[in-house]
Amino acid sequence: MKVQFLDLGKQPIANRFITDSEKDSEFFYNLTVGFDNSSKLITHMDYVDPPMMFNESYTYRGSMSNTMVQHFKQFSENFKKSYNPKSVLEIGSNDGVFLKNWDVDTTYAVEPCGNFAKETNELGYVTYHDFWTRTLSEFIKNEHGSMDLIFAANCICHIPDLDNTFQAVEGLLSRNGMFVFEDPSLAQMINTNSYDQIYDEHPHIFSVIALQNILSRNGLTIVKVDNTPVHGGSNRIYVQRTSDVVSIDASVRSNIEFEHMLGLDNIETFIAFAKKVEQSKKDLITLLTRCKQLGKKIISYGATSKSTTVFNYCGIDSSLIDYVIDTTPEKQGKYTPGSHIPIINTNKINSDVDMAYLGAWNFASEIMTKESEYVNRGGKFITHVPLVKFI
Ligand code: DWN
Repeated sequence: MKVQFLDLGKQPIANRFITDSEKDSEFFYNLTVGFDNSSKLITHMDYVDPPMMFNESYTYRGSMSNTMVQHFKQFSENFKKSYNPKSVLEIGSNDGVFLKNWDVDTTYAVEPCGNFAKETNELGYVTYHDFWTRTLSEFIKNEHGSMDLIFAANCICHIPDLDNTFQAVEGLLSRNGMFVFEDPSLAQMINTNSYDQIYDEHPHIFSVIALQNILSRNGLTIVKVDNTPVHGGSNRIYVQRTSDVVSIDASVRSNIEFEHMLGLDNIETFIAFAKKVEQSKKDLITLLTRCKQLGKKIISYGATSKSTTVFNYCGIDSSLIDYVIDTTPEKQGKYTPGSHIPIINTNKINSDVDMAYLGAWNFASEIMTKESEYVNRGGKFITHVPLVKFI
């Protein structure tokens, strides 16, 4: 049974950047989050229907950040050295940021957003324009055989039905094949108060404890966990069919022990987290309002899904933030969902800006290196992670 602990209010589709004429007809839903007593999963009370989010007009491109390009390159090189997979499937291949490290002839992809499926098909990777299900998995097995590596980055936590998802993986893995997936870590979200990891596309935020419970009931076992710094702290989970497991790395036990220590199996931890989220909202509004009263020009850096949650939960609009900058062509010239702040086309922070809220706080070091001129002239960055402050 799910028990609600957090209410982030009315929210729009996080990645649906809108045009002027769409401002009056946006879709909103109530973003409430609960704790599932039996699996210990943190999950939305109600799910937004996936085609509402993942369709032809999806805007997020993984390759817009050099950090992510390097992250997938590094993983691919290491995995090839250790396991040398002969067939690879990526679930949720986006703009091909991971695929590009693999051979077109033996690598397949699944992507529900038509614009990106077209793009990676054109690159030569057979890409199925569809949602990941058991039916699709069976079809792929008939066409191409089973897979030595099934990979998914920032995708599995986007899928409401985890049992069907994991059964579909179990059926397609080759003998001794590996399923590797990475998503934001619940431990990191709780430790850094980064509540903006929660939005429509993230119906679940995973602990290793909850994943172990759900995977094991679907014939799968976690054999290793890597903690990676990307996206504010993620876990990369290595999984095999339970019947194939030979040994389990010590990282599985140490992550689970750490999560027990943090209380991630206990609703009280999340009730305390919800109180901190409310405080973060008050602190951010106070800081932005004071700076505005002092006549400061404040912008936001990165038109992220995360900032959709923050802006709509905190009621932040263009009276506090003048505009947002983002390098993604599909977002430029549009407005942020719900809060309707304009997104402008510029590669760098303009010279009249005093403060930049980090919508993409997860890329703080990449952004601050790029914006050294702004930093050197005394420009300030604002974040709410882990506390509302200037950096
Ligand atoms: O899981 C998800 C994650 C991985 O990506 C998705 N469901 C959607 C998306 O979430 P997000 O929008 O919060 O992700 P990012 O990666 O934090 O978005 C960063 C944004 O900032 C991108 O639109 C690119 C932009 N950016 C920029 O304009 N200049 C990023 C960098 C590093 C920059 O220098």
